[in-house]
Amino acid sequence: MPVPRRPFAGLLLAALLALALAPPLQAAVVVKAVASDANPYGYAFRPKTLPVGVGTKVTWKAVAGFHNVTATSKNWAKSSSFSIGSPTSYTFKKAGTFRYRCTIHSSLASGTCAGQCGKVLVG
Ligand SMILES: [Cu+2]
Repeated sequence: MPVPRRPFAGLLLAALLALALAPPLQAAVVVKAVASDANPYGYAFRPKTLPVGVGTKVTWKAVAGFHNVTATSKNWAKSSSFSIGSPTSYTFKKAGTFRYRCTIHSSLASGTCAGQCGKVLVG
């Protein structure tokens, strides 16, 4: 078996190819729970609508108050509390519109969320 004269050239090429084919690294994506006078329940998610790519990990952080992320659309399942210093995260692996609310600071009537509601648009 012939020994290549420059064995590292092949390795370097393979490494570069792997880097080129790897999915791009995305910066941390954060939704904040903030105080909001516009919301009768006193809080809001910022941003309320968050567009991200497939595979993005979204983290919910509290700037004020104690909250939860509760899925309201049927294409995902999440029910997690979060507060200042104790965030919660979810990695969106499929495209779609993922709706959620904080059950403490919103209401859900006939499928319509009012108050601290949000959605993540993945795709
Ligand atoms: Cu809340």
